[in-house]
Amino acid sequence: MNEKHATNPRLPKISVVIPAFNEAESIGLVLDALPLEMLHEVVVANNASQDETARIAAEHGARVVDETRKGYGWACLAGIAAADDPDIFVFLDADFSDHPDELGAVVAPILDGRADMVIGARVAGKREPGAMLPQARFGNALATTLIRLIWGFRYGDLGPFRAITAEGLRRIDMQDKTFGWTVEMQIKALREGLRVTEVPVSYRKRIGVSKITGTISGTFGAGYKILWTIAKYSIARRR
Ligand SMILES: Nc1nc2c(ncn2[C@@H]2O[C@H](COP(=O)(O)OP(=O)(O)O)[C@@H](O)[C@H]2O)c(=O)[nH]1
Ligand SMILES: [Mg+2]
Repeated sequence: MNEKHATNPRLPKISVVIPAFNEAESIGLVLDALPLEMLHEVVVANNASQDETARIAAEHGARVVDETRKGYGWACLAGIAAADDPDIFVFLDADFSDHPDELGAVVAPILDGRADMVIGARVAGKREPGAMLPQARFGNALATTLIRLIWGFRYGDLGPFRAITAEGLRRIDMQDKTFGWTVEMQIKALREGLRVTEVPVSYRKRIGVSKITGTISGTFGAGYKILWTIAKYSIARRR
């Protein structure tokens, strides 16, 4: 994707992975706002969308991989498997809630050699009012409090916009196929002793309808899965 890599093979290769399920209205905006000059490739993991997500993503320059098994984690795993041997993975959502132009700030601690994983934390001041629904804020507060009590690290968020070295990701060995994905990554990063940091990122109201925290089944499903994931790794830790 980027000629700089041909002339300077030592520049870290950054692959962006975007899980997408029926995000035709927003995926083009996300792709157009990414700082392509920094990137090796952009992979959209199309998770059995029934709309035009795949076509629009391809038109906007992404490589599209299809994952028919439905689930946020399934899609992320498919994107990782399809990536072209990067040094760094960046994940963000397809709904244009994240600000793709902040990618540089999210990867900076890794590029500077200060971190192996960076979470984009959706802090209060940079959040458009209403962008995070109360149930999402409550769930995040509960999950990050439990992580602090169990693993002793104070995360501010379980946000989707994040970067991790390929080596860190390999060590973490991600397993979750659905909405335990983000919390599993954050717990295992601590367990594996990765250098973890957070940077504040902006967050706006999504385009289109929320499928998770905007629905009752999504909220309870994701909430249950996140708490179950924390419980599972907490028990494994005490053995
Ligand atoms: N792969 C996959 N992604 C999903 C699924 N449901 C939602 N998503 C994606 O997960 C991200 C977050 O979902 P969203 O509906 O925005 O939930 P919210 O952020 O809680 O409002 C979006 O990029 C969605 O496209 C799903 O079943 N499978
Ligand atoms: Mg969203």
